[in-house]
Amino acid sequence: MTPTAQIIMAGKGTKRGLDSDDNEFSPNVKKAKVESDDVAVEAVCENIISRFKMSNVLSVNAREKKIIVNGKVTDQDAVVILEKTPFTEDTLAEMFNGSTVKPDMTNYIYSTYHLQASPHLNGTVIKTTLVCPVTKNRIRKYIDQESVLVEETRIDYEYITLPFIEKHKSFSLQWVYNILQKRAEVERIVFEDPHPQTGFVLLPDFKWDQKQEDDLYLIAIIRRRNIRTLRDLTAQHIPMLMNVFCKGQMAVLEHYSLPASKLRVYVHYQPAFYHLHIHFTKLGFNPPSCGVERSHLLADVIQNLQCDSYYYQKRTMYYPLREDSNLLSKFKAAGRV
Ligand code: M7G
Repeated sequence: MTPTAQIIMAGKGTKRGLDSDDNEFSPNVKKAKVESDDVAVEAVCENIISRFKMSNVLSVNAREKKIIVNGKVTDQDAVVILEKTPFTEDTLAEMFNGSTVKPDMTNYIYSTYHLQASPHLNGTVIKTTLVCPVTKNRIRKYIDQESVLVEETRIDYEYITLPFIEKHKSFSLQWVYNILQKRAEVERIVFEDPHPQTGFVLLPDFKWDQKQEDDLYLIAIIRRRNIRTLRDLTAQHIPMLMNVFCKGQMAVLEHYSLPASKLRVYVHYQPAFYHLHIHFTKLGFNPPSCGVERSHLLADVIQNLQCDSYYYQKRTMYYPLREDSNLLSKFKAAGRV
């Protein structure tokens, strides 16, 4: 088996941005070399995965063929996400001709088989994501949980959500700054616009293994640092949003031959990371969290701001929060849920 490893590495020798999520880590560790020598990085990644000692399963998703396990890499807490990758059209002929087939059952026009494809076709490449070291807070994010839909008025935003965002900041944005500063994922960049006000970097979301375009998933990370969520957007940001929308769509057309009419371009509210980023996914592919309760089409966002500059500052927003979310506790404490 040749696992493709996407690693969020922040162990010994790695510098992390410090926010509430990262307070369990020492601020004095040094930065890892992530951008230059691919071979060396790969070797390190494989080495880390082979040292992973599993302790318990956090989540199993049979439909997505995904399992998330908790454990340790030496003495550091870690989470590993394993996902079986989708079929690709180019391997089908070999799959039918070159496989060992064991009949299972036959009834009328129906029959089932166990098809033993040769190892390189048989889903043996497993998309593997390691998060290490991982905080208790982040481990919780991976455990299956019921969600609650909250109603956030502008007053709730001002007195509950904003203070929460400012105080706790949720997960570290270090990975975002690494991308913007070309300290990580440089070779994965699909398009970039360097303009400090309207510019952005477009690259594959790490949920996408880029093996096939059926589950295309890119994110555009804006260069400006002071926009956390939809709530911060006003009409003055329309040129930036239009820029991301148009140039992002053009880049996807150029790189993947997918026209704008085949794309879902949207932002999340609430996001997991408070630095504005825009999701580009293929229409027809429904990743988790693309539902109406959390996603806002960029085209709608732009039009709403054109109609009213303060649209997102005034309106009541609805979104799901996990039962164990700290923000939900604040809503409960305020008697809003
Ligand atoms: P979100 O809307 O803040 O929250 O999206 P979500 O994770 O609940 O969707 C953040 C997006 O950034 C997600 O789609 C993540 O898969 C993606 N992402 C997160 N990290 C840590 C990375 C990373 O290091 N690299 C890349 N390329 N994408 C990431």
